[in-house]
Amino acid sequence: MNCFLRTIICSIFALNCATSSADYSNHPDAEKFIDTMIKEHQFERQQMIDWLASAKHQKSIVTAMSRPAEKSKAWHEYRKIFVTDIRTSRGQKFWLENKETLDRAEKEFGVDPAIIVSIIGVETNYGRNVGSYNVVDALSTLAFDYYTQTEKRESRRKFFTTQLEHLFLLAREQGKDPLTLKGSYAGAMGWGQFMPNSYRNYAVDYDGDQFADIWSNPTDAIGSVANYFTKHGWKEGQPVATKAHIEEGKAIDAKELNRMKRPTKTIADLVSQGYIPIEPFPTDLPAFPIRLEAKYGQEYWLGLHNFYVIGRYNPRTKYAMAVLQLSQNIRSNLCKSDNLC
Ligand SMILES: [Ca+2]
Repeated sequence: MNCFLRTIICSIFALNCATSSADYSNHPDAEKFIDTMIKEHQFERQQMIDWLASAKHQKSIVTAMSRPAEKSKAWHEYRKIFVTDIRTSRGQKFWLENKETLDRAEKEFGVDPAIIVSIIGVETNYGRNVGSYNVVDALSTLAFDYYTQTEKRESRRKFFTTQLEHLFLLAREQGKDPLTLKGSYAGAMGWGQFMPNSYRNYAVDYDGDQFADIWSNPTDAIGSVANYFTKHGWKEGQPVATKAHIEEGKAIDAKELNRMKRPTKTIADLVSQGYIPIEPFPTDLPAFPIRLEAKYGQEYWLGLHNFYVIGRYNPRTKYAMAVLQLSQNIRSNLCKSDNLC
């Protein structure tokens, strides 16, 4: 059944349509997709048809995509989800259990272990929440049945179509049945929640068993997250962000705020615009201004190059700030109770 029609029928008659067989092999866009998989990657037509016919439409994916926490929650609410005592102590435990691997990753990739530990904590709560969707369902729903339905941006539809292509390639490379691969509602997989193209490009085998497994192997996850950060420009030993005040009487330009782009201005430029950083960083460091909604009023920050790099993982200011603050709490706990400072 046409998916849009099915959604309407499900909502009018209050039917349980949480999942349903959509047979994406018959979708108008599937023909082109299948042709690409045959011509460019030498898959068999019948195999592709069978896989797409098995993919299920998941209504909860559409709901979750429409309301990501980064969009729907103010910073002070978002922070409460990720920067918690329990996640901090789990991060501390994860660090101690994987200290040798984290030390090696820091030496080989130059990435702060606190950031690696924090990313794995924010993404999956240390492997506790790696996602229970079939990734084929998630990516088929998003590639064929979401952006067309809601008339959202063509580039996002293409993005998920490309991810679906990478998923089948990844499954073949790893010798797995693509229908068994699990992940988030957006198709991100494993301890570090890599999308299929990131998995193929950045996941590494870090325990020497010749298999890059971030689904279940924390050692490979640590190496893979470190590799991702170094490939996206992490600068070793550089600061990430500093809190700031606004000079009294200065009006700031709201258009400049929270742009998770590579910073082009320097701290000195921002000081001249009225931002006063509370930490004395060199004024020639590139930075961009951030404003977050605290419980009572606004807080201001200057994000530096490495803050922007955290945003290569997820380009939301709140996400990168949660990663930074959780990393600081974990490091501080380790210093206090384990004397690892
Ligand atoms: Ca491995």
